[in-house]
Amino acid sequence: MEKMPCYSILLVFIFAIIYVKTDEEASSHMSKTERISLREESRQMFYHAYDAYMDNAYPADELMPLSCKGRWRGVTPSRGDMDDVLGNFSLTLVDSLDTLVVMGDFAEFSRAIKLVINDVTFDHDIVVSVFETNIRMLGGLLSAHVLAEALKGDVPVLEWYGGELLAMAEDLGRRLLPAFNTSTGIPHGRINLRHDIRGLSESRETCTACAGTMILEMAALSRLSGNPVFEQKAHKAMDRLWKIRHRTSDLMGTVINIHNGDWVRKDSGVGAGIDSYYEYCLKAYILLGDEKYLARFIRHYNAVMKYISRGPIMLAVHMHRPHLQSRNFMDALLAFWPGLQVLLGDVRPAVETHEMLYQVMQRHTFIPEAFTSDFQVHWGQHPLRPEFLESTYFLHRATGDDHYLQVGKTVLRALQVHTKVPCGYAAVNDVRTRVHEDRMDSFVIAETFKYLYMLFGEDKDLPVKLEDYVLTTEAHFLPLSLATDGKNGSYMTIKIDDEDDDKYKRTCPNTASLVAEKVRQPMRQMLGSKAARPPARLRPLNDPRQIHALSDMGISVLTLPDGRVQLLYTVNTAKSAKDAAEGLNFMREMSKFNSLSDTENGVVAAGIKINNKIFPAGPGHFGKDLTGSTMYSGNPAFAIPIDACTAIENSKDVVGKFVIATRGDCTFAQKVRYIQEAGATLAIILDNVKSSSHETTALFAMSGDGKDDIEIPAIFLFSREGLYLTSSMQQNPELVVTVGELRSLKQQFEVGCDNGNCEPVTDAVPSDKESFDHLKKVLSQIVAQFELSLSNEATSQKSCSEEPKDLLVSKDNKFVNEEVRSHKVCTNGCDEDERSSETVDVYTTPPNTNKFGDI
Ligand code: DMJ
Repeated sequence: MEKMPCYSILLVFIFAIIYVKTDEEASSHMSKTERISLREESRQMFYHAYDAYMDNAYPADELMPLSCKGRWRGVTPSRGDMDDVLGNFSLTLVDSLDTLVVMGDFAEFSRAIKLVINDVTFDHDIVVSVFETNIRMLGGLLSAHVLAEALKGDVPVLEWYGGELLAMAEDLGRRLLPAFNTSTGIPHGRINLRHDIRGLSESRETCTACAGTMILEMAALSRLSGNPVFEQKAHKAMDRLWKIRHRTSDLMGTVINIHNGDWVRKDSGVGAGIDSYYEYCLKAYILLGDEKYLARFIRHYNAVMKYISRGPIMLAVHMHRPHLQSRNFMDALLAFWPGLQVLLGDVRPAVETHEMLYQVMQRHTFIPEAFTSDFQVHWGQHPLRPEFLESTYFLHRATGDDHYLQVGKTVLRALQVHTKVPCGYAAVNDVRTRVHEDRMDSFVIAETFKYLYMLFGEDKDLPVKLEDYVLTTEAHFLPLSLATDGKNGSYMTIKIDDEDDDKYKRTCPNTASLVAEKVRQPMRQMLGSKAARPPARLRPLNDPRQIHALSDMGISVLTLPDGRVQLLYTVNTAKSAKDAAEGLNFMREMSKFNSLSDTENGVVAAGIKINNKIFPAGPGHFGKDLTGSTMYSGNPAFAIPIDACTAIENSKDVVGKFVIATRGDCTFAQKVRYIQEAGATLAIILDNVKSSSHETTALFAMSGDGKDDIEIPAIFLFSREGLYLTSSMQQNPELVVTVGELRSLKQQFEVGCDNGNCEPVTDAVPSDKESFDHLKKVLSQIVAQFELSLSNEATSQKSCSEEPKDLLVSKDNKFVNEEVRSHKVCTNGCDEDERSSETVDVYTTPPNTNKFGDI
């Protein structure tokens, strides 16, 4: 029979999921009672944090939730650049003012404004971040001013308010202004609140987001105060940023030299270092009505969607070579992007990226500061950031889908269980260990709890109409009326200031209504599937032409931190239906080849026989070896606690049993060690990623921790197989299961082998062989093409070049100087260990095949 073309198979698949109501859909409904109760719990969370700050830290800038005292600049031991957010100006209170309004607590809002007026001053000899001071302090003051003015007619407790916060905002704005005194108009990254830029002569660099996230607050200040200078300076900075974009790719880099406008770092993503520049291009248009910002945003947006977005995944590229990825990890800050897409009306990709982030969140309980495209932790910190909730909130508003309430509930529970401490909420130092940090950033109250509350609340719960405001990057409210009613309405610049601007092409974002679950479902399938794991042991494929060839087929080549290569196939990024079909074929071939290599790499699948079914299971890199013909039979029993991260409490029930625990919270080895101590004979770890199955996710071996004290065997089961096991236990409390090497189990028990006389399981050698040959052919063509291009280039290229250092940058300075790595790219004449993608030796053994198995 002739094979159906792959593309049709995919269409059938999509067609099918559109009409089948999924489990997820059916189960996501949230009752009104539950929603209200979660709203109230969010309110209590806000008060727990706010009261802890006010009672123990105010008038300090931040609460230190573990020491339960205030963090003061110049007094509390310095944390380096991170402290540039602190100006001894009661940051957390100012940042929190409008959250009090959102909660409807006008009495406390009024009291807090009075405190700010009486206690807060800016005349300090302290160097602060211009960006942070602008978004948190200036934004906080302006938002509180605007809301107090809007409400005072109806709210008696606010009647006394007479614009004092605006005067304070103007004072602060003036102190920031000297930062713009550069030849480029791009502001300095830091300023001394008392002595302007004096003493900061060495300040040369700033991040794109730092310079490009001024316009909303500065324009609001100008229009509210009548002094145009703030808005003019911020427009000038934005104009310069636009001019230095890469003219071909329309992408922005991450770090700029403020004196000459040169790019210092040319890596280009949507997260750390760039994020809110893009946000402010769109929101400047929304707030000010200035069309040039929309035109700019659309150009940037198209570039981001073309080069950085790979289906749901967003990976930074080089702005000048946009087909080359510059990092192999994503950062938590990019989680704001789906929310921005909703604002634009491009809901479908927003649903996809949000779903990707939710997978990361479910896997690690929180979104770590940085994570790889196969969702491993790259940097485990989590300072209770708001971005994921922000996007969740906007997606819920756009789709009305209760799924987003369920997502919010998961976040809320994680915050309550893992971050609530007696004195506020503490940041997580590492999502893998959940160890706390003595840190509660002001955005936790300004944004995280605000978005959480607004998600479970309804529009009518808000004392103002949300549609009359733009929310800044710090979730402060600025009124849309500023475009027309502001004292400087005439400053609205309709003038197109760039020689390219008349060439702007408007694009039509996809505003078609959609049922979000129809987009999420295939996403889940894909993210949990072989396409999202490193399927083939390839050397990095850095050549643009080679990447182009794959990219035309809808395949992105992502290099993981450990040097393995991941191929990600996204049908809608293929150049044509024909290319998409070829891409799918290619992925299938790679996938088959990969399963061959897994065995070659020594990961021998274990298996478990439950009733008459045999399921593949992941073995451990510790404990008794399961390879060979030895089998173990026993009764399964649950560990208490079920995560087995502390000593097993029900040891009398588990002695001699196969003990079941869930994945997460501590390492596999730790769990199995506790299970062994309790007297169990075998450990079964169940996945904590919902609906995972060996059918859609690659098997892996659980990693060990270097010690060799574990003697019992251990296996890992994906969720669906785990569910079958636990429901079988419910039906039959005496259930006996058998564990061993998968191949041996199949030989012994597979249907038709009852007499033990069956053929050995041979893993379909002929078809794999065929695939492998075909794959080799495809790859050799690519490699040949690549070699040709290399020989053409050989004369003109340097033999070795050092790429820019992989320096993480964040506008809140979190990333700066935290990690510096360099990566050699060699074209010829390099030492063996420096050679990279251009070798013909395509298949290599991965440095570490069990990267999946940390916890
Ligand atoms: C906030 O201060 C703002 O949302 C900013 O744009 C990014 N960083 C933090 C929260 O993560």
